[in-house]
Amino acid sequence: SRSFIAAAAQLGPIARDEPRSSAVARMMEMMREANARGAELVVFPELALTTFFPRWYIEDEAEIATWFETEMPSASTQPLFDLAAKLGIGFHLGYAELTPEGRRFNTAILVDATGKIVGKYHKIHLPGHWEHEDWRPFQHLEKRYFEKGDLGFPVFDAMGGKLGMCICNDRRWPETWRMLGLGGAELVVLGYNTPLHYPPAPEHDHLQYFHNELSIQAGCYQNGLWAIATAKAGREEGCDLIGGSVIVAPTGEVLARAAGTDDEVITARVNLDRCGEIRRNVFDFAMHRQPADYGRLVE
Ligand code: ING
Repeated sequence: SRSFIAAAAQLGPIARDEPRSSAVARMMEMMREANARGAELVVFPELALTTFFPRWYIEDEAEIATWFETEMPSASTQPLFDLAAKLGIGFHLGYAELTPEGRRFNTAILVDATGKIVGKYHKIHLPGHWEHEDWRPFQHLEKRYFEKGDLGFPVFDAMGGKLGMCICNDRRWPETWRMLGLGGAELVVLGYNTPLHYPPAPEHDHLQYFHNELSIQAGCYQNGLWAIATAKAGREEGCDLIGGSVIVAPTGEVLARAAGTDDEVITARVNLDRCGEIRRNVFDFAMHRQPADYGRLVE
């Protein structure tokens, strides 16, 4: 069977002035821990190299630029790639990308066990707002700092199967999961930075962990695929981010869940062949799906 041990490497807070080398050192420590537990794939969070800077309204273009990577691997991330290749481990990493053409994306990559980048995704569902809104205790300006993703929902050959990626808010949209499911994904890897407090609807604050799992469990079950979802967690620059990293099976069952809100490795055995239990039955798309009746989905 196409079975391997996978890990979610949850990151605790990254301080505004914390150098990338510090975040990378923490991730390398967790990669070693995951390797010690037999993991062949490690999933790091969204924007894993820096603090979640879209919480601030920044006008100085030079300061905004300091949050972006212009090359990957870079000098500060090369040690992570080297360790992965040495240990023979694949990994997922989220970061802010500035392309040579000057375009800015909330990006995630898939790196194989030789340290080669085999897949890239640009976040499509950018939550939040464009301008400073002073009623908010903190801002959420991804629409200001990033372009909408331009790569669609690609699926890559990796880990002996088909792997897709999404990022944070993407996981709340059923279209994300269905697009990846229709693309043949057997495992979706993703990171997130999710504040405990959601200013537009504070009455939902106590539901953030529930909505995180609800979205991922539904996506897995309704498309017959695995998910590994990794948080950047904890009180980061005064803003509480949820933990709750999970590894979810195609049945929707949570096989592993982070307990804290700091750096934490969770692992589970992922058997890609188990997707068939769902995709050959209840969600056999060829047999049961009725796309001719779904036109409104793409209007
Ligand atoms: N963060 C949050 C997320 O989608 C959010 C934004 C929080 C939206 C709570 C709705 C409710 O998890 C990112 N980075 O997308």
